[in-house]
Formats: sequence, structure tokens, C-alpha cells
Amino acid sequence: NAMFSWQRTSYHFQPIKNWMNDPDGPLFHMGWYHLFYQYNPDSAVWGNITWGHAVSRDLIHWLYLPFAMVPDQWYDINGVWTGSATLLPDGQIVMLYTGDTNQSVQVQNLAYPANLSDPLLLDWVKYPGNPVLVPPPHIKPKDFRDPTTGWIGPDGKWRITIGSKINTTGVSLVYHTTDFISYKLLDTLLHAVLGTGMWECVDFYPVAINGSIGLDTSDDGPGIKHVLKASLDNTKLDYYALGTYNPVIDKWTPDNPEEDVGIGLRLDYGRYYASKSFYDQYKKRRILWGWINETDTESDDLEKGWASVQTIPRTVLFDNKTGTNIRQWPVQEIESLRQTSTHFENVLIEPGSVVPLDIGTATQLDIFAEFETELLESGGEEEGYSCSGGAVNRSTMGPFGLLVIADDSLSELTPVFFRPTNTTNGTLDTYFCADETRSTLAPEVLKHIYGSKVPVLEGEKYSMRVLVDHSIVESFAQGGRTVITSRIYPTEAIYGSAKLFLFNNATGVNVKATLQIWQMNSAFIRPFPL
Ligand code: DQQ
Repeated sequence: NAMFSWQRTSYHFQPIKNWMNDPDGPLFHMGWYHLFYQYNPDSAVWGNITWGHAVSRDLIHWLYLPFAMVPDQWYDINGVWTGSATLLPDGQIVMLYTGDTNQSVQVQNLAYPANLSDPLLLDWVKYPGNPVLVPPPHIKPKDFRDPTTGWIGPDGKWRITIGSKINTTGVSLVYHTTDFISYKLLDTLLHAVLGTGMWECVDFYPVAINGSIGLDTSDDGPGIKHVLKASLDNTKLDYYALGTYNPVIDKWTPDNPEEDVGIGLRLDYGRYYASKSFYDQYKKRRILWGWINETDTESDDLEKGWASVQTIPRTVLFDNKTGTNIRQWPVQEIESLRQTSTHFENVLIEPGSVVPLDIGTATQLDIFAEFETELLESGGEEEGYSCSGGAVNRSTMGPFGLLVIADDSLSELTPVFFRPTNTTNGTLDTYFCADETRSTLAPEVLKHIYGSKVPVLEGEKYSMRVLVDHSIVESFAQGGRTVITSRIYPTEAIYGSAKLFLFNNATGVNVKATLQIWQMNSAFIRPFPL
């Protein structure tokens, strides 16, 4: 279908057609990365949920495989929903997933590869004794889904956690198991946060306080914090918090109760949901996937014949400079797509100006940009700006940054920018934002102004990495402390008409920008020649 064909991405994972949502059960096995995903084989809207399956050598080029699991049993006939993989020490692979039953009850099911010596893991067996878990008495039948990867506690038993809600409190139930067939529910919860509603797609994993390697899900001990993430069904936003896990009582406590799960930090402040991480035992890193949903209308999706994209997989590390957040960064393999690059040094952007960056077509880019500001007037009195006014809202020190996917006449553009602002206690806060308000001339598209505060430490320049891929913009500030994904629908700024600009809409600072910009090759994402 040529309709809206320019909206297809060139190096992000997406199926050839139809609907996709959550990433499922990511794992590495015998030289291949496996990605499963919620998929509707029949239409570009959610339904008939089946597990799509694709493999990759490098997380960038993908081969689609036959479906891993289809809804064909009473315990998953209404959908093979989200799940996670656990790699056992003896080499077995356990897949736990939620089935929506013939009675629309959410149950947990077990599946495993028919042939572990097949690097492609083509055939999956559903355990004949499924379901292995049904909703416990105090949990409603539709509030029990998305089992995590298992981890081993000090008593040698496996644990998994499953998101739910009790009244309006979001909770994470903990089960112990030794065989993934029979389970014991703990009386206590891993964690609960008032008012956050149903927790979907809980993710729970350790991060090293010092060091640049990822940790396996069972790793624990001194020098480790644990990340707890929940996807809030109420708002469709992914929140996480850093905290301490006590494996003896299976309780997690947030470092900062004011930044608890669901009320504090988000993994991505843009269009992003149902994320899931896994430990890559091959390259010793934790990798995070996330689902980028559409923001156009359902009828447009049906017309174009597809919906949704996955983010570029990101490595996750604890930020030992701030100590208060994780850092996300596109996996290093994405750099293999870099082609010609252009360097710009100390480009001056005066207040109220737009500077074109002469790099030709700007639809597939990897941009690294650093900004320094020079105060022209004292703007000490101004305070309390944030992202909410967008890129048109001028203040003394911001906004400044990039205009991506913009046409020459600037009829369509998406500003990705910093906005430093004074606070009432005399310090400087910096916001990192993306403003989709003018991203498209198309009507009936949701256009958001996204963003949040980003820590900028003493001696650091403002820096951003931006991946541009036709209709997806993934932006990482200050080494990945704050991340924003935009889903945009340009109609003019497409193909050769899509350009890149710098802008400074501050009133009181000169901005100097230094950039390295790579043209990006397309990835091979195609059916496996079976
Ligand atoms: N998507 C799945 C559920 C999950 C939700 C169904 C999150 O398992 O809770 O497609 O997007």
C-alpha cells in the first residue's frame, strides 16, 4: 500500500503490515537476538493477539519468522498476551505469558522451545497443563497480567512478579517457584503505590552502581540497585524508580518516595509504552525495548495498513553521576548504519534565529549536538518555565535546539530543544522537550508537547543525541538521562524535502552549537528465507 509510504521507518523494527504492540520475551540464543511482539495478523487495529517473531544478529537488521504462538487454546483463545523469557542455568528457556481465556479471564501460561538446538527457536510448545496461574481470590480476573522474567533468590527459589491492582492501588504480586509449573503466592507485595491503578508490563532488574556493564536479572549484592518499572494502564505511560530490593522478604523500597513508581520518573516522556528489558549475556548489557504507538486515527491506520513501531533497542545503565536516574542509549550496533557525516563547529545561533544545516536530505539521521550559551542580558527574575509552552514560548534562556523533519518553508517542523530556567530558590533547571504542535499539516493527528527536567551537571554542556527516521524521532539528552520519542506524520517534510535546522528562540542568550551528523543507511528488515 503506497498510501503514507513515507511514514514507514527505515531502521526501526516494524512488521510489513498490520497491528503491533508490546515487545515480548526478548532474549539472546545461539548467536541470535529474538524479538517477539503482540501482533494482529488480520488488521491494523488491536485484536486476535498472536506472538510475532523476528531474529537478528545485531539488533538492527531483522528477519521475520513464522508466528511463535497463536491463540488456539481455551486458555489463550482471546489472545496470547504479553510475557517474558527466563533463561535457566541448564540452558532451558522458559516463556511465561498471559492468556486471555475463553471466559476473558487473565491467566499465566508456560511455553518452551520445541528444539533448543535450533538457533531460530522456530517451534514453541505450550505446556499441556496450562494455565500455570489463575487470578488469586483477591484479584479481579481482568487485573492479572504480564509476568516478568524470573530471578533466583538467596534460598535458591525462582521469583516472578505480576502487575495488578487492588482497588486503585497499583501492585506487584510475587510468586516463588522451583519448576515454573507450580507457584506459591507471597502474602506480601514487591511494591504498591496508591492511586496508580493497574500495573501492566512490570519490569524488575538490577543495575550496578558503579561500572558500565549490565546485570543479569538474578544478580544481587552490594553495589546494586533495583529498577522497578510499571506501565500505567490509566495513562498509558511507563514509569520507573530506583530502589533497594530485599530478597529475603521480597520487598522493594524506592530511594526517594517522592519519585516512586507511577509518580516520579518516566522511561520516555514521549509516545512510548509497555517496555521490556532483557539481559544480553553475549555482550553483558541490559537492553530495553519499547512500543511506539500511533497518534493518528484508526481509519488512517486501516487505510495505510499498519500500525506501530518498536524503539531502537537501548542499553540501560545506572547514572552514577547523578545517582538518581538511569541512562538509556541506543545500542552501539546502530552506529553500523552510519554513512557520510558532516561536522559543524561552534555555529552561532542568535536570539530569534533559525540556521539551516546543509546536509541534504534529513529523513534518516543520527545527530549528536552540543550547545553552549552566552547570556546577553541578565534574566535573573524569570522563573518557572517548562516544556508546556512549546518552542514558540520565548524566555531569556530558551528554547534552543534542533528543528527536525522540517521543510524549507517551515510549514512542518518538530523542535527538539533545551529550556534552562531559573527556579525560585535561585538555581537553574533545564527542561528537555519535543514540540509536535507543528509537525504535520494533517488534521486529526494528536500533536503533543513532550518533555521533562533533565539534570545538567557542573561543567557539562547541553547535549542531545537525536535519531531521525522519517516519522519517528528518538531524542536522548545528557547521555540519556531524559528521553523523548515522537511519532510524527509529515506531509510536506518528506523525502528530499525534509531538512534540518538549528534554532534559538531565547530572548537573552547567544547559542553556539557543535554537531556531528550522520546520514543513516536503511536496515534490512525482511522475511527469513525459510
Ligand atoms: N498489552 C497486552 C497486555 C498488556 C498490554 C495485550 C499492554 O498483556 O497488559 O496486547 O500494552
